[in-house]
Amino acid sequence: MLKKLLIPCVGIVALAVLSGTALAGVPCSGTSTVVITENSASCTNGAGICPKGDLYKITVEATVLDCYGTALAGKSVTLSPASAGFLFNQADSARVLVSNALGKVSQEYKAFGGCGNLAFRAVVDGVTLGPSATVYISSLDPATGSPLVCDALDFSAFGQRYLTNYPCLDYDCSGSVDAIDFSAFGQHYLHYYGMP
Ligand SMILES: [Ca+2]
Repeated sequence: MLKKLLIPCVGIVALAVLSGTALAGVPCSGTSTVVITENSASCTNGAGICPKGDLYKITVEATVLDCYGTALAGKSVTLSPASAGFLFNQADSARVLVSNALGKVSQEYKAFGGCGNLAFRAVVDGVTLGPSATVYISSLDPATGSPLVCDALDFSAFGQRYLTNYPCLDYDCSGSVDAIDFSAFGQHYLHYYGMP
C-alpha cells in the first residue's frame, strides 16, 4: 500500500524538478555564495581586530541565486558567524539585510572579540548558504574571559606568548609575536566595544 502511494509521489517531484518550475526563484545553496574579504593594511592572511573597531575590518558578501543562476532581489538575508571562539555583539550575531538587484548583501565587521579561523553563513527563506571559506583573524581581545574589551586578561595572554609565533597575537603577520605587536597592543589597551 505504502509503495503504491510513494511511487506516484516520487514521480511528481521528479517531474517538477526536471521541468524547473519548482525551484525557480528559490534560494539555492549550490549556486549562491558567501565570501569574506579582508581589509588589512599589512597582512595577506590575517586581519587584526580590536573590539573598539579601530584596527582592521572584514567584509562579508552573500550572493543569493536560484539553482538556475538567477539573482534573487528583495530577499531577507540573515548573516551569522559560523565559527566557535569569537564573540560578536548582538546585532552582528545575526544581521538581517535585504538583497539588491544582483541578489547581493554586504556587511562590514570590525568590532568583535576572539581569534582563529572565521567563517560566515547566510540563511534565506530557511535555506542555509555557505559557510564561506575561513579567514584567519588575529585579535587585541584574544581572551574569552573578558569579551569585547582589551584588558589585563588579554595582556596576560600576550605576555605568555611573547616571542612565539602564536598567530592570534601576530597583528602584522610577520610570523612572530614581537615588539611591533607589543606596540600595537599597547596602543589599543583598554579599548572596548562601543568606545567613542
Ligand atoms: Ca608580528
